[in-house]
Amino acid sequence: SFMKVAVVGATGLVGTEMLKVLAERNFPVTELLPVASARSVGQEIEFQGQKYKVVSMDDAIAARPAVAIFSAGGSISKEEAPRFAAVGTVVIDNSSAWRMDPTKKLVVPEINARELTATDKIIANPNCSTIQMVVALNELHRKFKVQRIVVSTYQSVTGTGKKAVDQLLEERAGQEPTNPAYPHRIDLNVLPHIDVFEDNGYTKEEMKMVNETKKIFGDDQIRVTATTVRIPVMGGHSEAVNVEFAEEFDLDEVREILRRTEGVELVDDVKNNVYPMPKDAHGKDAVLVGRLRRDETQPRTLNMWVVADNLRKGAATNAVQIAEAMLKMGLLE
Ligand code: 2RA
Repeated sequence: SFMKVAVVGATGLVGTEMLKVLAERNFPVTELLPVASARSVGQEIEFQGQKYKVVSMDDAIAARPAVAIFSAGGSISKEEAPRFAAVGTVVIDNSSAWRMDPTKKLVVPEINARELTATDKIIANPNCSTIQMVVALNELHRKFKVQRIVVSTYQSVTGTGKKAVDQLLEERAGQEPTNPAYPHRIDLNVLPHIDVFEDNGYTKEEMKMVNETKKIFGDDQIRVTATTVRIPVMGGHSEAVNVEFAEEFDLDEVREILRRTEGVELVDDVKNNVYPMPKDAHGKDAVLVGRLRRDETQPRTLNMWVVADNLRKGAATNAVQIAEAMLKMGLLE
């Protein structure tokens, strides 16, 4: 069941990671259709030892690929995903364009791939900061039922893209950034500002964590409040998660459950300075969980520290895993 696969946004940070993950996991690609902005058409992309020319959106649609994985921003997804779907292509979109659309599935395969059907032609990949948190909480939620989450994030500049990485590197080299991504310096600083501010004083990034968590767990009763922060780090996003459950838990049982949670690696031995860090999560697909401890200030509440490579499990790997799940379920032509 080898197939044509389009990668839309192939030259961006996530798109590049997408190609790496497709190759690493031997996804059955007969022909790759790398799509990028008009200015990149004709540029050459190397994939599995072959050279591919970047093609236009129209040419990619005309080729009727089985799958199109998007990481090209919300407006391009809004515009072009339906055009691919119209020719039978299954679109897996990394942007926020379709995530809260009631007719679209928001999928983390370990949690809800089973909800996918043959009629799902546009599937939304959740926001990276949401994915790592729900992967860490998945089995604990099933066992103890999550009621409320207070999360603070420490997010890598790679979540913004190349411009932000360049800004950080230029600032670290003592240069004035040529094309800054942020309204302030990011080196030796932190910005409590990811995406745009809404009327309620939260940023879109914070509201994504609130809304997407409820949709992925299929439970509107879960209360989430978030503070998302950009930090001068490359390897991945870190999150301090405080979670209140409906049921009482035993810490050893929590540890045991995390050990057997799909997609999670328990990294927790503080007596030996062992805890999750972006430098260790970088390049891995696992969500690293550590610093487990009871919140002594209220019952049934747990603190944990969650770290993952936002370009991998946070985006590219999760998207490819959705494609793999659909292939296994016979949902890809
Ligand atoms: C960020 N989660 O980190 C957002 C989008 N990747 O900027």
